[in-house]
Amino acid sequence: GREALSDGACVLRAAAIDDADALLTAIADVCRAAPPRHLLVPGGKRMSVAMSNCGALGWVSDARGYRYERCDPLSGQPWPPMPEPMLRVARAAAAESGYDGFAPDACLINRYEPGARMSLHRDHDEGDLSAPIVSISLGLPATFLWGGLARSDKPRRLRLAHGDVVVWGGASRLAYHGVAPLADGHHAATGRLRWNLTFRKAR
Ligand code: MD3
Ligand code: FE
Repeated sequence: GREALSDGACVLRAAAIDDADALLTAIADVCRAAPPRHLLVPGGKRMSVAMSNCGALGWVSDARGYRYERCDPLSGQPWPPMPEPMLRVARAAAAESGYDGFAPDACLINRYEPGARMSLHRDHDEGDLSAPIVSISLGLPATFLWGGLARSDKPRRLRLAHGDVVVWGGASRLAYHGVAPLADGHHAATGRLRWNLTFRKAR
């Protein structure tokens, strides 16, 4: 079922459950060509989340800042293409949430190990902020922090479990959000990991 979160945002609980194995196989394929890595942030620290990308554009961070790039800086090669199951699930979730014709050109693959977290931030490096972001969670559950439009807004906590899909658009597109440190555990499909896919229209 679909659960509204706020203006333009909704959760589709377990919407990707039937596709989870195909998605995890697709993630493994992408990660063979473009291994997840702990990116440097402009402040000089490394992120606790390891990242890879697929699609025409990939999100990268280094000492110079954040941006989308056509090639993986590790290999110098274009990012792997977006596997069909990923595109299909993302488009279906967007359509079900009122965003017909979603055509993502970037998929950021986030790999969380126990303790990995993402501090409160906004996603504003994309050229088309009228397109939503679709997020798919796989493996260990996480506590998603959702902070509203001002950094000072007290974050709401939302549990995201294996197969949950969230669509963020409209007035929610520029909301502050983050992920609390991942609790240790074991998941039958992923072991000691959480994967999150975010589909974006970067250009
Ligand atoms: C709300 N990833 O990659 S997904 C990110 O679970 C990111 O890995 C988190 O935040 C993760 O940038 C959260 C849910 C999400 C993604 C993008 C959003 C929520 C969002 C953009 C705007 C508002
Ligand atoms: Fe984000």
